[in-house]
Amino acid sequence: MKTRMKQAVSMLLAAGVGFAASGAAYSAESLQDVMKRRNLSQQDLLAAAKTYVPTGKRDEFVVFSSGGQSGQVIVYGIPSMRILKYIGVFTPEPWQGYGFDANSKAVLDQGKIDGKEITWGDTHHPAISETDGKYDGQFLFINDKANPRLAVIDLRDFETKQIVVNPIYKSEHGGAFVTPNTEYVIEAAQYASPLANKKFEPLEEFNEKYRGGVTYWKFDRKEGRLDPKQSFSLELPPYSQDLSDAGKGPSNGWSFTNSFCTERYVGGIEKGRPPYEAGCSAKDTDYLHVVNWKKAAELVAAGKAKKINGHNVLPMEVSIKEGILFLVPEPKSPHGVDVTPDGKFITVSGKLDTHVSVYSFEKIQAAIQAGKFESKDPYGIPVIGMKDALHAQVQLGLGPLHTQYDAKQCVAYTSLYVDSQVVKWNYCEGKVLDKISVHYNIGHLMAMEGDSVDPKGRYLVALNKLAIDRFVPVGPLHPQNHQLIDISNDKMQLLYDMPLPLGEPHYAVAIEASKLKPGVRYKVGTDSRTDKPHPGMVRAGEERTEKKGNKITVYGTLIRSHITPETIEADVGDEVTVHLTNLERAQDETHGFTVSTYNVHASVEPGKTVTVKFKADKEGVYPYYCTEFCSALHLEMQGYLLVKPKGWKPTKTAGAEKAVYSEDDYKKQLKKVADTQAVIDQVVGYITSVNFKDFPDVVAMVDDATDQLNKIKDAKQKHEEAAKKKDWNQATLWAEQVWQYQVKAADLGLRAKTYLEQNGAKKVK
Ligand code: CUK
Ligand code: CUA
Repeated sequence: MKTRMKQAVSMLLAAGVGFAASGAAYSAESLQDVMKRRNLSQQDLLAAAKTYVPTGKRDEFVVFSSGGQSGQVIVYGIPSMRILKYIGVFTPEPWQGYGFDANSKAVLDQGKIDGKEITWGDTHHPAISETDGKYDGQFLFINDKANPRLAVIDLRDFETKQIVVNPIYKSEHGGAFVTPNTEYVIEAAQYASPLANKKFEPLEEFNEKYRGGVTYWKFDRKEGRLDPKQSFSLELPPYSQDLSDAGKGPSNGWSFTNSFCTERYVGGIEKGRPPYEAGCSAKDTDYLHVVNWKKAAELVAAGKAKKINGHNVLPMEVSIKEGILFLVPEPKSPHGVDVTPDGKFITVSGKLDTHVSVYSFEKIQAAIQAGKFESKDPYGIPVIGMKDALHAQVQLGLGPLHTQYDAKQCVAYTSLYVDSQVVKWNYCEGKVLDKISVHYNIGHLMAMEGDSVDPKGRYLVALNKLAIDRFVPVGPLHPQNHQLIDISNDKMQLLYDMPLPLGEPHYAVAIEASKLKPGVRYKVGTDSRTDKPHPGMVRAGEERTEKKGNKITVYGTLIRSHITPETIEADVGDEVTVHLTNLERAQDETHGFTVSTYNVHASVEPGKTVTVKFKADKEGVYPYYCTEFCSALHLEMQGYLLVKPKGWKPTKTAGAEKAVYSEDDYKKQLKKVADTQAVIDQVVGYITSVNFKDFPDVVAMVDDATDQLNKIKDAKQKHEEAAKKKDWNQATLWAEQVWQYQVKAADLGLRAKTYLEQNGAKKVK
């Protein structure tokens, strides 16, 4: 019995079914030795101890960073700064099949503009959905500045579900920013243009015909989608609207959008006019737009909006008359606008000013109530005097850009682009507390949940624009550099440089990891892009291929290590649709699917159903296979697409191979099967002797293993019948198939056993 068991175990090992091996002993090196050898200081060791996340342990915070020009989102952990995922958003992402399977293509297609496919995006500002002003970890939104679009990512599966195109802008920047209960996602235009689609207006009529705006996208949380019908915009003057932020607490219901180039300057060095940069920074001040969005929504509901390109737009006259739009001067060429966690103040940074300006919401409201305005802008919008709205101005340094908040009362951090520094300061008292140098030229900065009502403090990330000499050189295009800073003490401490090799991330948001509750599998047959049952799903045994005219539809399944069907036959010119359901329940058992040269790929996670579509327009033989190393026999997870030329007829009957296996071979197979069954019995014995039902991951593995074992009956019957007929070929191969099912079951069983042992399973009875 013992040796039989050993043999079976070694056979399983040969089939790639692994056991954990224990590590070998190595000679010890002391901490001092390592410090000397690697030339590390005490400070380095402290930083390492603060950021190192030991193997098997997890990060405390999860960051969603814009992927800049990649059009993606980058997900990484804090404090380790380890990258966890890239999420395909506005651009195809091959690994996830995003843009290579029909279901995700449908999402990307929502981002077409005027019918044109746009396969790049410039993502800037991610925002996590909020409940009562706190991050709730349910959804993520991000904008595309280049092509005015906004995307919705569901954090249950980290997949992009929806892309909306702004119906009236040609670019946008001040998004995505959410209102405290994610009623709306705010998106502001950047470069003014005529609002009506495809309307040409000469630049000479810039002041009259060009417009800016701010859009409020209604979010339907139940559906997890933006609702264009319930969304609306405010028409605004052609001031280049920049960033936005939503009010909270006392300022809930209001939003703030700043602007630059309120000079409304049109450059044109070719025509002898000074350039934009000169004309757009001539005045000392620009305007903060103050909007009562709650009242705006009521006005839209009351029919006060007009339709432009089918979209609700509140004309400026209406906003002025109804008292929902005001301007406040802000110092020269401002950039960030950031509402404090208590919602009482609004911090604005002027790129060309050394100060940040802290506006008081209370004072702004008092001026509005009293009708105390210093002037009107050329469009008739009331302007509140700067000194009537200011709480404080604090001199911080050169090129202040963005501000984030600490868990500590009144403490804020502002990035200084020109000085390449982060300043820690007190916005209540208006004084500087500390400064730290970063490398180099910081844009945004981000504290943990640092733009919510409940910042967590602890860490800050500097999103630097230049890396210059920080990393091993990789050519003229350098990686980006995210620097992790410890903000838990009075003095800030630089902990870590993280090269980011994917686009220029502008902004990032970080959430406590414990607030995220993503699933590990889909309900069987789910279309992950619509969250609805996929019409092409089938269960095991229901697989089929239908042909109607020149349309072939395959209803297939994937399970270790088998693609059903194994052959797809088409006539040249046929339209082929392949629906694939991953029948696995164990987590991380993803299969991929591709067909040689047809430019399709699907990532099929457990439970998911995905469709790939293509036209079989080239006669020939095209292997298809699983693209994820999913099991010992992953390489054998294959099949053929046969594209037959017009009028092709078979000349030889299939299945006429000559005998290659003997009765002896068959008997050897039977012995292997019996030995392996002994291992399975032993593993099953262990699993059922403990409280495995208390471990959902194990239950899923046991379910999958049972599925595999259930298939044995049929294969066994086949090999026994063949043996009766002395067809040793069929008998041996079907017996081998029994063993294949056993191997897959044993693989799962052993993984389940290891899991139970490592997670403290208890003996029952
Ligand atoms: S922006 Cu890039 S550094 Cu798009 Cu928020 Cu300021
Ligand atoms: Cu499935 Cu490899």
